[in-house]
Amino acid sequence: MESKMELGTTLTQHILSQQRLHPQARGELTGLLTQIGVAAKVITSQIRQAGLINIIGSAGRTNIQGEDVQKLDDLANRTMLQTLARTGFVAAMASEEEDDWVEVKEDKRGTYCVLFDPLDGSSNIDANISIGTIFSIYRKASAGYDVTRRDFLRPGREQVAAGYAIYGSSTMFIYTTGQGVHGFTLDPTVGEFLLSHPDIRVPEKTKSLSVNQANEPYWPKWVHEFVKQMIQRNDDELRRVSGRHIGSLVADFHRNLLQGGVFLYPADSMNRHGKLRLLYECAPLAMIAEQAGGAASNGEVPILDLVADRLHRRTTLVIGNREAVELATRIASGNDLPETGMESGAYRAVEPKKNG
Ligand code: P6P
Repeated sequence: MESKMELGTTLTQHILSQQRLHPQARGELTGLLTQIGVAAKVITSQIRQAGLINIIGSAGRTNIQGEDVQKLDDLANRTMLQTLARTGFVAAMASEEEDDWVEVKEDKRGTYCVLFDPLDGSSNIDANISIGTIFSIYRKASAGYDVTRRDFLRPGREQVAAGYAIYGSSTMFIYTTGQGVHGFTLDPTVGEFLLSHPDIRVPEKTKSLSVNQANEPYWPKWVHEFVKQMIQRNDDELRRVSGRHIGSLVADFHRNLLQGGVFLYPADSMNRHGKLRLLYECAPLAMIAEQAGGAASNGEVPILDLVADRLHRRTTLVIGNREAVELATRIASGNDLPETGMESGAYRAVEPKKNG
């Protein structure tokens, strides 16, 4: 019996099918997303060989965040910058590893602005723990060729696409263009991302609570209360909520997206504005969460309504099941406002556009 190899839906085929929902689309976003998929495959190859060709470990420098840059961070950052610049669809890029945004040379400049964390969780690389690349795509807001702050410092609700690659037991690519969340698994024998998780929805039940417990002495009051109420869901009969914290944002978020759960990294007396970056970590994951029926807040307002005052602005993040995020926000607004940085005017909530 001749075996008919059925190749599933590839990432490019799926993005093209999404593009057909927008008759006026010129295919540039399709090309851009496809190329981010290519960059994810290149980074996969770099990571899979890391231990063999001595690219594990520190690059011997610290970035603007004051973090020790790993060699793989540098490689992933260069891969994203070079791949995106060559598409001809990008005007400028902002990266966790770059002090300021990077403008594409005039002759290859497009109409999109991309922000990314090239390798989130990189401190886990040496322990072979899942890490990821997070990306956020906007249409250029300012007119003409010049790139301005307005092209980057804007509400996450203006994103046209967002997603991440997660480098774990397999490499997966998760994205949204505002028509749901779709997951692809890399088939290394074919070298293609194949559709494995169409229309991802956050499951009903909040199964996991994901927070770094060691920060408890520094938490604001609302976090203590929220964590207590989550744990009180368990009783002698049934453990409804388990503690699950990997310490790699993409891995913690991805598990909660597929299995149900809530992740939080609050601002505290150690990290007055929180640790995670609003523009290229929290906002793209917030778009994914909302598109999958979940939610994301800074303990006061939806992450997607926040406007950063600088590229590397950090924020409190609570993300995952909508009911859990809403509970956290109710507790936070009821007791004491979380240390979100709002009081320092670090960024301001944008009144959600009235529908209609
Ligand atoms: P902590 C990894 O460095 C990271 O940026 C996220 O991936 C992760 O969620 C967080 O930091 C972990 O931070 O302070 O708990 O070690």
